[in-house]
Amino acid sequence: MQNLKYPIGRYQAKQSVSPRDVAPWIDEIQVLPDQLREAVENLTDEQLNTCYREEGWTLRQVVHHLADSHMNGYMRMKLALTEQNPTIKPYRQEVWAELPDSQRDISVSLDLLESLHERWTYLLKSLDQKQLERTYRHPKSGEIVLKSAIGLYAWHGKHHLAHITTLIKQKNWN
Ligand code: NI
Repeated sequence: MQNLKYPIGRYQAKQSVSPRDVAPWIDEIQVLPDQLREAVENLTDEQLNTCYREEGWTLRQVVHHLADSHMNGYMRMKLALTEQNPTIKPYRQEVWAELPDSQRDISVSLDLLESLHERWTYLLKSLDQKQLERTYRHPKSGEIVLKSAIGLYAWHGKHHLAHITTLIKQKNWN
């Protein structure tokens, strides 16, 4: 079960993040929408409604979840850039994934992610070293430095993309 749930492994926060770590993470965030679109473009509705693992989300929900999560991620980073160590608002991702908009055609979220990541990575590439040290506070996980959050979201995109590509491979859908 473990490798289906964490196909690229759990997120491992780096102890110290150097400026050299950040640029590749931003690149990974930038290419995610294209990679995601390429992975799902030939899937049928039935395939999209298949769970990537037992008790897991459908591929459709995974795509919509990426939009939910990354909208929150973008907001969190903008809050960190414009306020002093703001406390961000967690959201109940499992329940969001059950709302009706998570059952819709995935093209809506693929387009959303494309625009969102375009703005997001434009902003991230503009940041100087001082801005990368800004922080937000998650009520449960505590203080998060912006440069580490970039690594977290880079991992997050690859993590869910791997759910999709692993299932496609396993089912021989390509
Ligand atoms: Ni997620």
